[in-house]
Amino acid sequence: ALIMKPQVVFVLGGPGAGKGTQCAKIVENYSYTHLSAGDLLRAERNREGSEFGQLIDSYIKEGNIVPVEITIKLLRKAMEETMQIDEKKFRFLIDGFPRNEDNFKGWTSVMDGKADVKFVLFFDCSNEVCIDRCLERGKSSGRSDGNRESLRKRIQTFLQSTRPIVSLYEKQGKVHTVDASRSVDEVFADVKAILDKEG
Ligand code: UP5
Ligand code: MG
Repeated sequence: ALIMKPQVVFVLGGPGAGKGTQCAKIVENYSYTHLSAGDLLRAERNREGSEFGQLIDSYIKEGNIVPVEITIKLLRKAMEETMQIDEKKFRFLIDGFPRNEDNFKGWTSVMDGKADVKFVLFFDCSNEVCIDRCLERGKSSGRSDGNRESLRKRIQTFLQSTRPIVSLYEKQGKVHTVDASRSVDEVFADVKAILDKEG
């Protein structure tokens, strides 16, 4: 059978901007598979016998970005497994990646020609909104980076490292920006309009 080239939408935004929440809603309404880079890294950290467990753990706690080789390995494996089970599932939302220049260059060098990046969905909201949402969730999520100190570092990393990657894609005309400070449903209405137009 002809194996389709993966079609990728990168989903970016600050910590707590609502990337995971909106991706879950997209999956209910469109034929996309949601891959959260953060979720894949947390699962690898928790996997017994993982050679990267400790390294991932320390990067996440500090709000730093894990070396791209590890993240791409997990993303590729997840894409390949999905397409092996169902070859029609070749459309992916890659949530929380690429977050810095190392990620961007790593993706380009490894995946160029192997996957198409259709566009970037950027969930834009203030640092205050991001912090409030993360602290609120942190009460129950048990995430090791939900405390104020980790959160401060995550915001800093977002501004210093991830925001420039969004700008880089903006220069290529590939970014759809959504005001993520509104309610889940209001944000999703904008997301729908973008996906209906982009296909
Ligand atoms: N919520 C959501 N939308 C709302 C709305 N419109 N109104 C009100 N509340 C809303 O939402 C966060 C919280 O806000 C939830 O309680 C939700 O109900 C509420 P969520 O959808 O989870 O937001 P999301 O943007 O997904 O937030 P998340 O915390 O997952 O973002 P991060 O980008 O910080 O986390 P991620 O898991 O992507 O990465 C974690 C760490 O992993 C990074 O800091 C980094 O160390 C590492 N990482 C890498 O190194 N490389 C990668 O490629 C990816 C991650
Ligand atoms: Mg998330």
